[in-house]
Amino acid sequence: MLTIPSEYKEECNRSGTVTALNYGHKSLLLYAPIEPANRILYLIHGGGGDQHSFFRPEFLNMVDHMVGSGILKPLYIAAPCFYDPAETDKSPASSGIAVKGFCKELREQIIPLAEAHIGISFSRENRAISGFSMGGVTTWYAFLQALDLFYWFLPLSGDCWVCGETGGGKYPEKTAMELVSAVGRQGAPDFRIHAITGSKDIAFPNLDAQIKAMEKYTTVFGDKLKYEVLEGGVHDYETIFRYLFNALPGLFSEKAPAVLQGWSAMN
Ligand code: FER
Repeated sequence: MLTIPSEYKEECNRSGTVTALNYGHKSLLLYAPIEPANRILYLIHGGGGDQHSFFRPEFLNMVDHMVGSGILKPLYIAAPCFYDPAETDKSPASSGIAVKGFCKELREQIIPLAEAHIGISFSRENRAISGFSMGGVTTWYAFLQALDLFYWFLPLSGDCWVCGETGGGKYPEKTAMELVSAVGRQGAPDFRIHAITGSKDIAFPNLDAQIKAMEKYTTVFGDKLKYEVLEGGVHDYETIFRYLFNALPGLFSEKAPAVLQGWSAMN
């Protein structure tokens, strides 16, 4: 896995813009690239975080540089917050309840608001969802509840909690079966999952057990499921930015990783 070039952390001379969009008592952040784009990523924070968690300069500068150097085609990134504004309990148990119901808010409020602001209703092939930790748990809920909305799923260091807290680790076989059933229940549309974690990540045992159970269902998941483990990778945003540096070019196109491979051969 490539490391992020150090200059990508600095400000880029061609940068996108971030706008806050309000709905009810909540707010989401929308990154618009400097060039027109026809794809969008919904990016979900981890436990205790909010819409600002990913959108720190280090991350936004990286995206600007990736777009600027051509390794990433321009894309919109929407960063919502899964907590209710009145929620003070950010424990895994409370977060687990919030993210279970969050796809309804994504479907009914967040996606319509973001895409009306942009002026494009994106096709599911041009819509991706990703998240870190509890945001990864959210990504798995989107797979269970909203396969009609998303084609691309990029869960980062978070497992599926449909069978309970850290259920991917506690009940891997049952979790995999639930994910298989969800595909059938939603009309078996095509999709791609790219799960990434690190060997030293606290979520590693949970995601790893779940993915190994999923991999047994070759007819359902087969080539549609890609899984990477970074040796030594830990459970923090900095490490997650590195996963995104490597994985974003592969979203929205089966061929895109070659672009990054070409780039890595040059650098
Ligand atoms: C995991 C998924 C999410 C996990 C932890 C979390 C330990 C989140 C924890 C938190 O928000 O505090 O698999 O494993």
